[in-house]
Amino acid sequence: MTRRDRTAHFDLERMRARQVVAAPEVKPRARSGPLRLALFAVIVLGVGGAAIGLVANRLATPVAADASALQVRGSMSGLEPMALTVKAGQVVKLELTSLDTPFHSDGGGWHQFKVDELGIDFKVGPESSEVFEFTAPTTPGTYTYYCDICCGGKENPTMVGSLTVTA
Ligand SMILES: [Cu+2]
Repeated sequence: MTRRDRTAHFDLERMRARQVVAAPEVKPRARSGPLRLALFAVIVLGVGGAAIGLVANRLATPVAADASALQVRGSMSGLEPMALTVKAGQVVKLELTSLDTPFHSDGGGWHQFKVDELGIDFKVGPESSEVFEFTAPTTPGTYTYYCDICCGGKENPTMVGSLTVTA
């Protein structure tokens, strides 16, 4: 064994020794059993409750504030209904509802009811509804309404509907 070999060997031994010393200690439990269980239960109930609340909120169809108004709902799954019929020259009340929360990165929960030819551009914020009014054109025809805020806007077939004006 050369001196260098011996030194290397010694280092190796020292490293092994250090590893033994550095073996993980078993830490004493921070909390007693029942307390941990209670804490766990509180967390589970809290998270579970919040999740159920979110789902229920999502599934609940908002009650129309104005029953006499045409109802249009916007969500990430599209505009609903996708077809509306009004009479020529009629003053139309339209209630636009957004079912989405403000946490959507795409549009922040806002939706729109836009008809280019009629100069209509109604917008509604997250989880709210608003009643708008417009006068239908006097000539019958079919117009396209759409939401251009989210999900690819007008190019998205679920964000488009047809407004039929009858005589
Ligand atoms: Cu939209």
